[in-house]
Amino acid sequence: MREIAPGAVHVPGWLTLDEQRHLVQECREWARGPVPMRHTVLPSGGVMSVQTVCLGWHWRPYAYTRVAHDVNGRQVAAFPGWLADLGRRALADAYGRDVPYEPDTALINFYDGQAKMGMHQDKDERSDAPVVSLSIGDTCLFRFGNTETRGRPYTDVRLASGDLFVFGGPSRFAYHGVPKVYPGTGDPATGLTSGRLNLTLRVTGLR
Ligand SMILES: O=C(O)CCC(=O)C(=O)O
Repeated sequence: MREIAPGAVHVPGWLTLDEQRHLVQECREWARGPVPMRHTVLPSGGVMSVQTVCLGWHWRPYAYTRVAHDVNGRQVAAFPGWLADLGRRALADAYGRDVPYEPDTALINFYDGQAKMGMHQDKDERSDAPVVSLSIGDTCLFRFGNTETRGRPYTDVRLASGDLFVFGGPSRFAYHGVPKVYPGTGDPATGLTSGRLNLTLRVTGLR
């Protein structure tokens, strides 16, 4: 376990192989719909290289809604109670104490070997509750920066399959991104033979 910045903690190998397998199976189901996994289109007309599916609330740049107006007009799948339990366990392990936590949305991103994510803040939530991030599959380079700018200072961390990363407190609104995925580094025993899955659990603060 390593504290990358105040409130930002990396816990390597947090998920067991069985938990990773289970999450991969669930992600395959969620990716089918009711709102299918897709490349998000940005207001600029650009298309994100990652593919995303959401639970509980549908995120699109830069708002959460229950219905995916930008995809197929359907309501996203429910956010399951067991995933909230996993999020609470993740926070307790990362912070070494029980923290009240009621995540109500998950953004699930799939990265193929070329996909990346630019430096950004997670700030469409109306809550400063921590973000819980789980990685499965290929290792990536995860860049965790500061709350002021997209640039330095930042810390580069390799997130491997099973790793947990939590950012809350003074780090909740830090810029972060994924400059690179390392193809072929994942263990096919997770059920994911290529690419990288990342699940972020969040509290939207919406009703
Ligand atoms: O893939 C990751 O590890 C980060 C994902 C992320 O930054 C996001 O979903 O906002």
